[in-house]
Amino acid sequence: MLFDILTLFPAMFEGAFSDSIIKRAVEKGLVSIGIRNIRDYSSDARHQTVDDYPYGGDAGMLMKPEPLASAIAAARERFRAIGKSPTVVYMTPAGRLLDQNIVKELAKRETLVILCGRYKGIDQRIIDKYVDIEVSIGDYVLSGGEIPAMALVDAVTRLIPGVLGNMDSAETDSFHSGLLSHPQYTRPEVFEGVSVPEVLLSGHHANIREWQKRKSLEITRERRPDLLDRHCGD
Ligand code: 9WO
Repeated sequence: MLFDILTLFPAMFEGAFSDSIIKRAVEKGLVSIGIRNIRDYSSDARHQTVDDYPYGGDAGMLMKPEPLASAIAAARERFRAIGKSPTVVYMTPAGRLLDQNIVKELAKRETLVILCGRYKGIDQRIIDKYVDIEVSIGDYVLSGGEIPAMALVDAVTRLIPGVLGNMDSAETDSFHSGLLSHPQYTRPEVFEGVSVPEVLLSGHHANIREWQKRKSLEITRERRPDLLDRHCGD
C-alpha cells in the first residue's frame, strides 16, 4: 500500500506514523507513506503563496488551484513510474462518512493520494478534475484535513495483509463484522470487587463465542441499531 499525503503541515505526521503498527508496516515494506508539502509547489518562489481570497466575497481564504494541481501531478508521477494510477482522496466535512466498507474499498486500491485542505477549503476545480472520492470522518469542522488523513491511513493500513501480526485481530476488530465489539476483560480476575464474567473463565470456547456474539448484538442494538440493518447476521 502506497500513500502520498499532500499537506501544508508535514510535521504533523512525524509523530502520527511512528506508532507500532504503522511503523512496523513501513519497516516490513508493506506500506510506504510519502508526505508532500503543498507549499513547495507554489509558483510564487518568494512568498510561496498557497491561498487567496474566494470569489464572491465570502469570509476566509481558499487554497489556490495551481499549487494543488502541481502537487497532485507530482504524486501521480511517482506512482506512474511504477505503473500505478492512484485514487485521489480529499478529506472534507462534505465527504462520504467514512465507515469500514469504505476503508475496505480504499485498502484494495494499492495507491492513495490523500489531500489535506486548510483555510476554508480548496478551489472547486481541483475537486471536479482531480478528486476521486471526498471522505469525512464525522460531522464537525477541524482546522484541516490532516487528522482525518491520519485516521484514514491507520484504518486502511490495519487491513493490509501481514500488517497485523495476527490477521484475526483485524477480523475481530469492532466493525469488521459490522457490529460493535463485545465487552473485553483482562487480569486481574477481580478488580475493585467486580469479577470477570464467569463464561470467560470457563474455557468453554463455544459458550464464550456465543456470549461474545450475543453481547455484540445487544450493544449494537442499543447504541447503533442502524448497523444492524447492514449486518449480514453471520
Ligand atoms: C473554514 C472556514 C473559515 C471561515 C468560514 C468558514 C469556514 N469553513 C472552513 C472549513 O470548512 N475548513 C475546512 C478545513 C476546509 C477543508 C479542510 N478542513 C477540514 C477538513 N476541516 N475539517 C475537515 C474534516 C475532514 C474530514 N472529516 C471531518 C472533518
